[in-house]
Amino acid sequence: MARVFSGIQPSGDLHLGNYLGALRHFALDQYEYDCVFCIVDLHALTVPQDPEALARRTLEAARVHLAAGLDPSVCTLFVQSHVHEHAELSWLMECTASVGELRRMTQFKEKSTDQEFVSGALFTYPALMAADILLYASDRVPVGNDQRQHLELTRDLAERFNHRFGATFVVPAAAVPRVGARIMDLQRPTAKMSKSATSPQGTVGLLEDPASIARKIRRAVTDAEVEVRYDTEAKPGVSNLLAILGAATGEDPVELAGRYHRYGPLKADCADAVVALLEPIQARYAELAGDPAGTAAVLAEGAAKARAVAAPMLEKARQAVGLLPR
Ligand code: ATP
Ligand code: LTN
Repeated sequence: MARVFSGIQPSGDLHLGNYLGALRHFALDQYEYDCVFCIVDLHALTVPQDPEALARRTLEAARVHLAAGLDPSVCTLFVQSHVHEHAELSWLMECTASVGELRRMTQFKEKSTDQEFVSGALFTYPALMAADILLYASDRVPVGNDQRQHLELTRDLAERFNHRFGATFVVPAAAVPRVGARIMDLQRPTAKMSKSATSPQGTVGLLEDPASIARKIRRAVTDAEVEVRYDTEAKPGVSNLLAILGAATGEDPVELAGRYHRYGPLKADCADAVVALLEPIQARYAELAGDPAGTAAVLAEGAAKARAVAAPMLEKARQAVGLLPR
C-alpha cells in the first residue's frame, strides 16, 4: 500500500484553511493508504513560542486531528519531537541542501520579513520537513498549495542524496486538492488564511463558536461591485467565499457563482455551510477534551508505530553517508 505522510504545526489554533487544504483529506486518505500524520512541534519552534501555549496547542492539535475523523487504529498519529529520528535525519538533509536553494523558499522570505528575531532554524526548516517525509518512504504528501515549493525541494534532496550515496529514499509527490488548497484571509483576501494572521477577524477557527463564524463570514471583505463571479485576480474576496462554499459542499466554485446575483445570499449560504461542516468536528472535540489521558495514549502509541518505521530508515541513511553503525 502506498504511504502517505503529512504534518501540521501546533503554532496556533487550527483554522478552516488547514481543514479544507489538508486535514479533511487526511481523514479520507487513511482508508486508502498507509497514513502517517504528525503534529510538527519542532517546526513550530522555528518562531518564538510560549512554552505553555506550545504544549497546550500540541495536545489540542492532536485532538482536532482525531475530531476531524482520524482513526488511530487505521492510521498513525504522533508528535514529531517524540521520534528523535526526525531531528537526526534533518541534520543529514541540511548537509544535502544548499544555501542557495534554501534562500529561494518563499515561506522563509515571508516569515522572516519585518521580524525582530529570525532563527537559523527558520531558514533550515525545509530540511526538517524533508526529513519528516523521507523517514517514512512516503509516496504521497497531502498539503495545501503553500507547501508545493517545500515538496519540490524535498524531491530534489531525495534525488541528490540517492545520486550521491546510492538508492536510499523514495521520491515523494505532493497531493494538492483541486478546491480548497488556498483559502484566503476573510479580511485580506490576497493573503492566505493563516494561524499567524494579523487580524483574527480574517481567520475561521475550527473550534470557533458558530455565531462568531457566521459573523466573520458575513463581514468578509468583498468589493464595490455586486456581480458574483469566480475570478481570483479581479475579485479575490468573492472568489474566496465561492471556494469555501464549494469546498464545504463539494460543488464547483465557478458553477456556484452562476447561482448568486448578490453577495448577501452567498455569504449567508457560505456561513451555513461552514457551520454545518464544522459542527460534528466540534462535537467530537468536546468529547475528546474530557479525556486528555486518552489522547496522550493515542500519541504514545503513534510514536511507537512511527519509530518502528523511522529508525531503520535513519540507520540506512547514516550508513549510506559513512557514519559508523551504533
Ligand atoms: P502558520 O501560520 O503558523 O504558518 P499555517 O496556518 O500556514 O500556519 P501549517 O501548519 O503551516 O498552517 O499548515 C498545515 C497544513 O495546512 C499544510 O498542508 C498547509 O498547506 C495547509 N494550509 C495552511 N493554510 C492554508 C490555507 N489558507 N488554505 C489551504 N490550506 C492551508
Ligand atoms: N511545513 C509545513 C508543515 C510540515 C509538513 C511536513 C507538511 C512539516 N513537515 C511534512 C507535510 C509533510 C507547513 O508549514 N504547513
